[in-house]
Amino acid sequence: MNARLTPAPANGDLDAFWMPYTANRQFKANPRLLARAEGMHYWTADGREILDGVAGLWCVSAGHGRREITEAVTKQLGTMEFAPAFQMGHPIAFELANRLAKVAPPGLDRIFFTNSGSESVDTALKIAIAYHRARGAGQRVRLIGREKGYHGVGFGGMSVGGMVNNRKVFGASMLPGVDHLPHTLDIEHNGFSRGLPQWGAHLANELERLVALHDASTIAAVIVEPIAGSAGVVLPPIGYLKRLREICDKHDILLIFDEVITGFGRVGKPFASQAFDVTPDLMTTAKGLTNGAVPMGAVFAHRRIYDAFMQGPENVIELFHGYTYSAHPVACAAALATLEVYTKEGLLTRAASLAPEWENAVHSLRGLPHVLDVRNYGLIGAAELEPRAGKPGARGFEVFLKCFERGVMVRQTGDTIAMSPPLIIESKQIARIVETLGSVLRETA
Ligand code: PXG
Repeated sequence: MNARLTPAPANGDLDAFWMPYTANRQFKANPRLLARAEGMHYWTADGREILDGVAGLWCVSAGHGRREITEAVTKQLGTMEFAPAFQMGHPIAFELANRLAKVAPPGLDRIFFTNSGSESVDTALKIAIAYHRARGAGQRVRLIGREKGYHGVGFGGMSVGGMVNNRKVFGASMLPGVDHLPHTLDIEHNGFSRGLPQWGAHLANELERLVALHDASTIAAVIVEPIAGSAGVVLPPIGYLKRLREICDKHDILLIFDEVITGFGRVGKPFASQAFDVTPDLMTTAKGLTNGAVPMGAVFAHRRIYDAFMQGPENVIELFHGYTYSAHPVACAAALATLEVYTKEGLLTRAASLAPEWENAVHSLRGLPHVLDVRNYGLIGAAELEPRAGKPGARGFEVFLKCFERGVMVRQTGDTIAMSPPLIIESKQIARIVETLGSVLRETA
């Protein structure tokens, strides 16, 4: 097996790659190099098998190395590697949009393609502002995000996001006219909740306060993750999202769900919107859309929103927005093959049947050293650890590292360990992830 792996670079060769969201010096002093992947596993450059507890970065939902996707991508590369989508079209882009419209929440059947979650978010924010203007409400430009939100790294997404490390350096460059709802994480009331927490629906009423402060006539949209992933898995209290929807409706404010993480089966329905029975006006996706094989994102817009743009002279571009690689043919091929795999194998709903077992497994961590809270929904789980005094994130990083050394990849944000395995996971692999994390916690100071 080693013979098939790319040789690991020598230490000096690690310098040129400025790694994203990485402690570069720490990593380069002690690199963790992944060289091959198949099914539920990665193999490191030195041939160690690693069980993937995070689906890469929440994206490889059908597991690694799916032959059907590889073949579709290879075929497309051999047929037409690129075609513009500006004032031109190619058939599989339309086919993909039609397929996506069929699994979408009710009415969200107009699809705008991007290349990432960040681009999906910025696209959705721009659509929201342009939509109000198209209806003669051009003063509605204010955007409301939420504390602890993560909406990618574009200036729009960063501005509506609510994770301080992503924002503090860029303060003056943030979009003006943005406000934030309070987050919904409350361990005191909701610690160790199984699934959605009971307490906290009233936190949605804070939106009324922001409306009273700014006036509804200035607000374009509210954007939230139905379940926040990056901030360490923050769940919506029962009734919270419905309440947000009601308040948005009352004031003609668009509701955007950022489903970059929750989309494509992660929560047991194709989208969290369907799992929670709340339909947004716009929905942002990426990650699972192509099983991570080719970068791609998609914004799902309600038909009503699309229709609002379809006015004025027909020769005029209705929305001055798009990316060179919007609806890239290779990405479209990957997404179509991915959807086929998801459908054939029931992966868009498999998390629902695994959820009880997953819930029991992650909640078995309760009572272990350092564990302040355990949270779960669908095939998402998190253990929040007590930070070391004066060293936030240090314990979390050590736990992540030790799990990796023992052959299990989990994800660390601060002192929270998050898990989001491929949706093809089997019982024994669920047990292995949790047992490894458990034994690491017992041995960690
Ligand atoms: N929105 C949400 C809700 C996300 O989770 C993005 C937007 C940005 O997507 P791109 O494709 O531009 O990265 C994300 C990305 C983690 C983790 O471990 C989460 C993300 C990315 C990397 C790590 O929580 N989410």
